[in-house]
This record gives sequence, C-alpha cells and structure tokens, in this order.
Amino acid sequence: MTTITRNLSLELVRVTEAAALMAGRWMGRGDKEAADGAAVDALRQVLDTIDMQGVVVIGEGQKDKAPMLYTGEEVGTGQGPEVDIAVDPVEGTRLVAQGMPNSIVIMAVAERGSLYGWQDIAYMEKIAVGPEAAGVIDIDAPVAVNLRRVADAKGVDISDLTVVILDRPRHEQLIADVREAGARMKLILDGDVAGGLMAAMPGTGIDLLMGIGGSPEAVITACALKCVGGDMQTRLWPRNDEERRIVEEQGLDTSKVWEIGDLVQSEDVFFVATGITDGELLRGVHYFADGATTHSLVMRERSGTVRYVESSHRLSKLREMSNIPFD
Ligand code: VTB
Repeated sequence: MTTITRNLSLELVRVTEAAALMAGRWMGRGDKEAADGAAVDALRQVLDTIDMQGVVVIGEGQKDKAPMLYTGEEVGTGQGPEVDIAVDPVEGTRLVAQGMPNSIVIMAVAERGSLYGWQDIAYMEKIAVGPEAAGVIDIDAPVAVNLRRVADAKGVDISDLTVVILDRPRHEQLIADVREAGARMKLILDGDVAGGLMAAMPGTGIDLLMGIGGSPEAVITACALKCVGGDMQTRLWPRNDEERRIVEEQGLDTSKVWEIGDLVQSEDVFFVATGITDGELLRGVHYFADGATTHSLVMRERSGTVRYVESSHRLSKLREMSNIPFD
C-alpha cells in the first residue's frame, strides 16, 4: 500500500475552492440542485488532477442515483497514496439557495480503509466540542451535566455557553433542556458539519454542537475534529421502522457510543473546507470584476497544522486553463 508521505492539503484546497466558486453563483437563487450540480462538476474535475488513488467512501450517494462522486468511485490521477475520500460538495444546499450563512464545501481525505462509510442508518445523535472541553462530554449524561462539565472545562458559566442545534421538531426536548440549563443557543437551518467545526474552532462564539443530524456528516465532522483535537460522541438514531429493521438484521447496537476514533481509524487525516456563503467559520465567495475571493480552512492531523487560506481568483484566466465554466 502506498502511504501518504506529504501534506496534500494545499492541493486539496484547490478542489474545494473551485466548487465554492461555482456554487457561490447560486446564492439566494432558490435552486439547491443547481448549486449542488455546479459544485459537483467543478469539484470532480479538480479532484482528478491530484496525485492520489482515491476512493469515494462518502459522497453524493449510490452509483445508480449519482452520476459523479458516488460511493466507490475512483478519483485522482491514479498515482500516489491510496486514500479514502469523504466529500460534501455543498453542505447545506438550502443555505446556498436561500442565501443563508455557513454553507461550505467540505472534503476529508484519510488512509485507505479508515473512514466509516455509513449507508443504512441516515442519522446519528451527536455531541461535539473543541479541544478545551475534550474528554469531559458524555452522550449518555443529561444535557445539563454536559453543559456544566463543558463550562467548567472552559472556565466559564453555563450562561456563557452557546450551543448550536439543527432547528428540527425532533429537537424539541433538547432545546427545552438547553434552555432550562441556562445556556445560549444558535438554531441552524442546515449544516451540522459547520456546526461541529464552529464548536471546535476558536473565535466562532460557539461552544458545543448537540442533536441529531446526518451519519455521513458525523464521519466528516470526526475528520475535522481529529485534526484539531476536538471531541465528539455519536450514537445511531434509526428514524423509522425500515431502519429499525436494518438495526435488528445487522445486529447494530443503538446504545453503542461511537467516538471520533471509531468513525475515522487513521492517524493521517486531511480536512478542507471552503465557504460558499458568509458564516461564523468562513467567509463565503465574494465576486468582483473578473474575479472572486474564497476563504478556506485546511488542516492535517499528522502535523497538526491548521491553515486559513484566503485566495483571489481571476476567473477569465481560470476559464482559459480549465474546462470548468467559471462565470
Ligand atoms: C442533516 C445534517 C446536514 O441536512 O443531514 C440535515 O447533518 C438533514 O436533516 O448538515 P433533516 O433530514 O432533518 O432535514 C444537513 O443540515 C445539510 O445537509
């Protein structure tokens, strides 16, 4: 097996930048499929210029439903390290379509065979924090206990904490519990990978992510948190009888707590995100005459390096040198 010997992050950021440049044009235009399609096309093209033997483990879905970036698709030049790819060309398509904050392009790359590729159970329950509160969370403990422990670890009061939660009816009790405990809250329409990242990165004003969101998103969030030494616990959350049947058939344990290391079994993980719309974490794409700026976060677990990359792109030049219709 060819292992990863160098830092791929600065090459990977070109991939997410291209997708963001294309998706950003669809901000507020009410068409989430178009935003996603534009991002997928661009992302796929740049991905294939990178020297790696990549296999999509988490992508746009099954082969029969997704023309590109489907599970099992091989990407990269076919030379270089053998890696798993988890990618979400637009995390929060509704956020782009409605011009709301924190839609991002995300991609994680890790050693082959190390990323958990959830297929059958769509949701997981999650609690995620940054490095300061690593080791104190317990998904089995009451909300108030977790908030108390995180507040103590950060040397603040519970009333200083801000919890990010997907705004869903299924979170009614969680929201009531967080309010009862006295913490502040930020309800989001979509995008709990960005939520988990906000909890982990300094300067976002967010301390925890709590609630039930996508299982593939849990794996991608785990990659990001592994890079910065954050902490997350998750549990399978079967949403209907069909999924409960799968749980039974496969002998899955819904009380099992999946930690970061269970979702990502690699010591060499790369995580890259580029903002599409402005948010706490990253600025979105801003366009100007013949150009645009992008803002990205790139990190590598092995070296612990975290980079914020701000790029200025000349769209006419990019059009000349690539097949991507940068407009
Ligand atoms: C979740 C969340 C994602 O979509 O998958 C959500 O993890 C879907 O939730 O970040 P619902 O089925 O309750 O709408 C996102 O918010 C965006 O893909």
